Amino acid sequence: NSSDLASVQNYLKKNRISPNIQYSGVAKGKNVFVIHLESLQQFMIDYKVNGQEIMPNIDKLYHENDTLSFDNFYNQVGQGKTADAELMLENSLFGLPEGAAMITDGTTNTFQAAPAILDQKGYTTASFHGDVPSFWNRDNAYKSWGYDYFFSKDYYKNADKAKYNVGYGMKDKIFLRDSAQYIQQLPQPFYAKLITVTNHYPYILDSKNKSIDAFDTGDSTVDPYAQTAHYLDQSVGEFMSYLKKTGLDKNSMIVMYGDHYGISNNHKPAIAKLLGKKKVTNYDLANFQKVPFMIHMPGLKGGINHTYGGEIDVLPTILNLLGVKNQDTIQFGQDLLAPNRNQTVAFRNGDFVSPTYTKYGGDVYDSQTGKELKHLSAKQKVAVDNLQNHVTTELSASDKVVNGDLLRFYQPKGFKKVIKSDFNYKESVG
Ligand code: GP9
Ligand code: MN
Repeated sequence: NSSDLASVQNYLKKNRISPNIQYSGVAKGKNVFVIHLESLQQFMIDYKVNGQEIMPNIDKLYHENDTLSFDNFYNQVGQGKTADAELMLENSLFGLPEGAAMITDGTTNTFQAAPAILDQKGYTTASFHGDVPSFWNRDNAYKSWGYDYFFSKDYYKNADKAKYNVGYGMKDKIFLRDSAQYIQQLPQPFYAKLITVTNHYPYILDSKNKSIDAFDTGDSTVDPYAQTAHYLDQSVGEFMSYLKKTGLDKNSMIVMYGDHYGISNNHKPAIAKLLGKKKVTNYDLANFQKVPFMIHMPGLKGGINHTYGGEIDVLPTILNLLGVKNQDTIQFGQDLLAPNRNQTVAFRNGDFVSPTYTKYGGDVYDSQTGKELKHLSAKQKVAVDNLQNHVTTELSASDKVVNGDLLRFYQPKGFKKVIKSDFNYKESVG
């Protein structure tokens, strides 16, 4: 109800910061590509297997002068995995403690999502994914988010060919190549999200496409991750050359992110081997939740940024770059480039990381040294309690918004309510 809305607004008001004005509008009017890198983790950046670089294309982008890269960026998903990542990236709302909000609330709730915001600034918006449209209830949630187009499995002639399918849709190279025909038809400026899938557990790939060794941890569920990640990297490389060939690279901003871990915490001995450690602690596992996040654009003042942040922070960051005013929206993240941001990163279960303390699996660590703090001093206890309090309050305020469908009571200035029935993704655009 409206008193819940008032308490949420009150919380957001207290936590609101100004974005980094040096970056405000530097990408104004540019096309935006959001490339969802399935299950890609940060430790894979610059990683080698038997002397061979696994992701030369992504690594190159990561280190380029006109790429903003983040090395303390965490996935914050819960059970909704990909769906939670999509929800956070495009709404700056957290997924729910259980289930996937895209399924439970995606059809009926009111949203003020990136596609709708940008559509109202003259953008054409489209999501691309080779799986069936109903997966994660995308076909309904995307209407609520204001996507003009959703190019799902039905739009890809190669989707059902056995040699191209790896479960959850086509192999990434085919998917990205066959998306080009639609990208080319989108009126500019456009916002296009491309969701890859080949680097998804159980990391299946035909032997013809395996052009690098698997890991050698002895854990057969983990080892082929190197090969599908390598394939994903090649797909990204091919897509980048396509952008160059068409000249789209010059007037586009490219955002890339890993959605969540590929290697779960059930594989500790393998994780220890990959990290070159005898044993992994909960601190190592917290670090292992880092995923790549990069923003690339010709002329962008880039570099590797060490701020602690996560998926919840992407939307305010992007809107600032695009020069879209974002002061009265209900969003829980903060611009990743803002100097005075709160760097406490909430995990969905209430654990957290921050530049000072990390709490993971119930254990508390000094974030700088990685040392476990078994007995907190009075001062440390106050600091940790403050962080915990911030995280719990933030998560429960976001849950109030989603569970109570509170955005239906609220409209940011200048924002027009999305009319879901305006969209029909079944129509052929050919
Ligand atoms: C399915 C794909 C996978 O369409 O996006 O979702 P995930 O299993 O990673 O949540
Ligand atoms: Mn996923």
